Amino acid sequence: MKATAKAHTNIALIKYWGKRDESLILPMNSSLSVTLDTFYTVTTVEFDEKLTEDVFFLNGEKADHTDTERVSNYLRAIRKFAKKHLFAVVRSENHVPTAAGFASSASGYAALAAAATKAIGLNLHPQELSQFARLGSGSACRSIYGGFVEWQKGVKEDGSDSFAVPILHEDDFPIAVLSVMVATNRKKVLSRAGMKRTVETSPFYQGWLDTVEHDLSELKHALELRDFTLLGEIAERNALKMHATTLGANPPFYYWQSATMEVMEAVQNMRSQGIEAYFTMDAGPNVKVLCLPEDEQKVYDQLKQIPSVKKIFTCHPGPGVTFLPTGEADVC
Ligand code: 2P0
Repeated sequence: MKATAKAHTNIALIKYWGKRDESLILPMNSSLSVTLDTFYTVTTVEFDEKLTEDVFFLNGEKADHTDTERVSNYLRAIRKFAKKHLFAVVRSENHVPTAAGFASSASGYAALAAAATKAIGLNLHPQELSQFARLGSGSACRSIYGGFVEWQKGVKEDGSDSFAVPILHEDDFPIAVLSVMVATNRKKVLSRAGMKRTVETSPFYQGWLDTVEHDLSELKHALELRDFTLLGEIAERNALKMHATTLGANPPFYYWQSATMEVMEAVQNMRSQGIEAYFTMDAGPNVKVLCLPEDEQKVYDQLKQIPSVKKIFTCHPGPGVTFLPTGEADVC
């Protein structure tokens, strides 16, 4: 009763921002992301009838109470579905540089969902697996697939129509995503709390809802045409709009640091020099810069000159979830 799975992170080009159901993790809007080849999680789950509770190791060390409880709550849903009351040892290796604990990792819950459901004997279709991943963390449902992936929000109360679907294979539209780490000095509002506060208090949130589905259909059109300019313009606009909603929340908050804005400005300057680059940011200060593979060295060189840039990782569209021989997480 043991299985190992590998899943990659994703960056949303059309953001998931706000829930209509907190416990089933049902989103207010559909979203679209690209799965990234560079960052991933490998997780092994072993159910064992001798255990009296779940045990969670993150990067080789016993995880803290918060992370263990969240993983254990998650496994409870899988046990219930499989009708097997067995506890598990979970070992996760997070190859994701920014991960602050386990909560922020889409790859974490995608790998956990795949490994846990397989280990307990469920043989799920990717669509069902995407729904299971969603119950751990919304963005994780998109990491089941590689390439460009849409999370269809669904309308049903039980969430049975809220899952990800693949839009374009990772080889079908080569783009580069430079993941730019900036110096940080402030504790961020976790995305789960941040989106809740925004939904409940920001007068700008309705503006988000009124326009996000249009952004999504335009982005899908850009993918169909393989039109990078259109893709970049829409993704940048959508990211700025998501971040704008947080400024209207009560109390207001924002994820940017001065270094974030320096990178944004550098990207806009590159465009005025004729280099096609666009930015997007998640619920944190780091920036993802989108460009064409032929420009990635030029873009990298310019970003590297910004003193507050700590590190840059070059990513490309990556694969969906895969199963590995068991034990792999122990050695990665
Ligand atoms: C996204 N984010 O689409 C958006 C954009 C952050 C900003 O999904 O509460 O960790 O576990 O469903 O998936 C981050 O939120 O939140 C996120 P939960 P999650 O990628």
